[in-house]
Amino acid sequence: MKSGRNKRAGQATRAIHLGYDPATAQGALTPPIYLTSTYAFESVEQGAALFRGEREGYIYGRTKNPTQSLLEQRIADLENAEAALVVASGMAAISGTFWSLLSQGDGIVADKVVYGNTYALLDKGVTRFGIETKFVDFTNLDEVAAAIGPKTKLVYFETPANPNLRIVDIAGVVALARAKNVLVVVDNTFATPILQRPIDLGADLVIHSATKFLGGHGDLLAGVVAGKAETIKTIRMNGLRFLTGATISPFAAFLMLRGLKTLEIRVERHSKSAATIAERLSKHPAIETLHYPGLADHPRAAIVKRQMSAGGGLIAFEIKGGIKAGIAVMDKLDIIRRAVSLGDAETLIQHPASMTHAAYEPEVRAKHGISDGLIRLSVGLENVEDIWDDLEQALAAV
Ligand code: 7XF
Repeated sequence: MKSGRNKRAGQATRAIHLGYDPATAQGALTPPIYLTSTYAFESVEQGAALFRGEREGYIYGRTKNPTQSLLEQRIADLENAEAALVVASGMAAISGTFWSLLSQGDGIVADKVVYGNTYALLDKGVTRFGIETKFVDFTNLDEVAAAIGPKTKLVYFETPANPNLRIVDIAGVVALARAKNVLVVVDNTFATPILQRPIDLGADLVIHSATKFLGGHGDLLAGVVAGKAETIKTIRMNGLRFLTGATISPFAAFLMLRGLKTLEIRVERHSKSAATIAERLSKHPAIETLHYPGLADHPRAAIVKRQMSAGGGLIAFEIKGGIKAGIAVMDKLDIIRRAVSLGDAETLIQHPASMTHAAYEPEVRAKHGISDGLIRLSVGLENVEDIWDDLEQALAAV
């Protein structure tokens, strides 16, 4: 893309073109993969200058690679962030962020409903090193305000949250945290920057499991953290370089660049199909409870409208007859795959209590509002009538 154009190109255009000129790579339309672990220095002095940080460039593959750099540029742009870091998995992004920004004696205030291993990292991981975690209900801003104390360095939440899609008011949390000088970290995995951009709402850092919609094809693991250039540099040079070493492979970075080219069109389709399925489930006699942020009668519809441009690709529900009936329905499915993960072309269904949220102790899970009967559906890119037919036949059979 030529710089100097007055009008900023759209998200899809930027995700396809930004930061790459084929003339720099023998005309290759697709950016090449740099499969190299190390880089040759022109001289000893040039190498030393790179190590001293006096020159920009590549030294060794653990901290960056050109394929990864292009990917980071495109992701930062999609999130309207100054910079981004891409690492080996979502958990690597979260842990690298915590290890880089927190020290013994610091505190985190986190939402009660987060991905199971994020909960485990917060509850059983960082606490072993003298960091204190408090879990509160982020749908109640008074609870968040009361939990932030003098030790609190950051607040952490997902919205929509995994697995029950509850909605946290991003601008509301930002207003509270700003006043107390606390960093706001938002896991934007479920919404993607196509539907929601937390940094525009004042968040400091955005996290992704890029394994999901950003990759989009169920063929890679990756994680993202995006935010201020200075903070991202700290996370790269501490978190990635010597605390976790969890580097993304150049090949996975290449696959993700490929995934990003269709991000907007995929997310639009995931979201449109999920809205159709949710609408039909809302009228289905077998459904006991239904959670979909895009429904007009969602209890937090006003916040959804303010911060998301559509409801997204995930639906959660409970079936009459509880989890026994739910498992029977899941086992009757044909094209819908029983699998964890989400945001893939394939429609995926899973049981959070025994799968993605098994790391929660059962009593904590219940207290935090993640019910044993809950089922999570990631609506894929198949024709929506085929997805519905499969669900309908399974629901009818039980
Ligand atoms: O390390 P990963 O790339 O798997 O990402 C961890 C992660 C971080 N944040 C959110 C909101 C997530 O959902 C995840 C991973 N979740 C998958 C799931 O819920 O299906 C993991 C399968 S066990």
